[in-house]
Amino acid sequence: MSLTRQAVGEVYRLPFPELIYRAATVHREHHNPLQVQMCQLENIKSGRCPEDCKYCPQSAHYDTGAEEYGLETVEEVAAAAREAREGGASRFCLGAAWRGPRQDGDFDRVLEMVRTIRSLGMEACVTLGLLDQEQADRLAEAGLTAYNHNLDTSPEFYGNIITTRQFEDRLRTIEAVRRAGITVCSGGIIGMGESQEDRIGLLHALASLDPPPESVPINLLVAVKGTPLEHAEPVDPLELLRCIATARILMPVSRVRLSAGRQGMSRELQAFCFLAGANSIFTGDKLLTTPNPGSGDRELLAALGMEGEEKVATG
Ligand code: SAM
Ligand code: DTB
Ligand code: SF4
Repeated sequence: MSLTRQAVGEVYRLPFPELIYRAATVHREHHNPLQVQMCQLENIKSGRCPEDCKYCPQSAHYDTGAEEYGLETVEEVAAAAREAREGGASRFCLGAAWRGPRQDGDFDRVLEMVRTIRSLGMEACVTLGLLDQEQADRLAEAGLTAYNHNLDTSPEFYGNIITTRQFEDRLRTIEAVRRAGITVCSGGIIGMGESQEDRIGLLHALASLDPPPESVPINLLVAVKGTPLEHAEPVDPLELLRCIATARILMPVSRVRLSAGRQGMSRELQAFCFLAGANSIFTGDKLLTTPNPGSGDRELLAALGMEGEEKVATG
């Protein structure tokens, strides 16, 4: 039976204690609640992106001062992955400020980066924009664990945020990734001025993917100066918790990643997110272009009696 948006709304709007209790229960049934997956991001190509995503510091449409550089070398990526592994990360994620990869030497180099990360015993994830089937198949062949491609927001609100690619294009990329046998990492951003109904619509779209994504990143907007969303109203933390708890209930076996926006979030709010079902974070002191808590994470997890996941898992 297909999931209705109304049913998602009913979960999302449960009385708060009921929502959190249900999410924590589902979490314990399917995961070790003491463990958090640690993923490390590497921006392998920065800035000058032709797309107009209104949240993004790397879009060439806005003047944000974000760093600009061309594709990194395989050696640079290998060194960064080794360092991340020493820091406790089990997954290494490569991001490129591209509309999508071209079939040229750059794409071959990314395939080599994937092989290198896998040879270090880490999971490899990449986020390169729109993909066709052939590209997805080649990434699978190189041993890619996961492909990140976010739906970002509800289908209705989407056009307010991005005009250079459609919501349906994203679904097509996710389908190609699925068909290639790569696990799907897909989530969205909250705090872009969307309504609660849009957040419910995003969760509905994600949970309706068949099967749902193995990883679901929930990003809190990092409002960057120079982007059109620079002055976006900060989102109520209770809404973030409702999103995480609803994602956990709707997608019980998926990893729910507390993604961008942890810098400046209190330790208490992050702890509450883990109770609500989040079980993955980005480690390190930088996301793609913006700051991340870095070494503070070790202290936070220790204070909570929690730990980074050691084993290399599949989701
Ligand atoms: N260019 C590729 C693409 O857009 O598919 C991959 C990189 S892109 C930076 C990956 C994701 O990062 C976006 O889909 C968006 O969800 C997230 N993101 C980008 N800027 C953000 C910001 N300022 N705050 C929160 N999340 C952000
Ligand atoms: C995802 O959902 N969030 C990450 C990752 N996937 C690629 C990116 C967050 C970017 C935040 C803004 C920046 O640092 O540029
Ligand atoms: Fe480019 Fe990705 Fe940023 Fe959009 S989110 S502007 S596609 S780097």
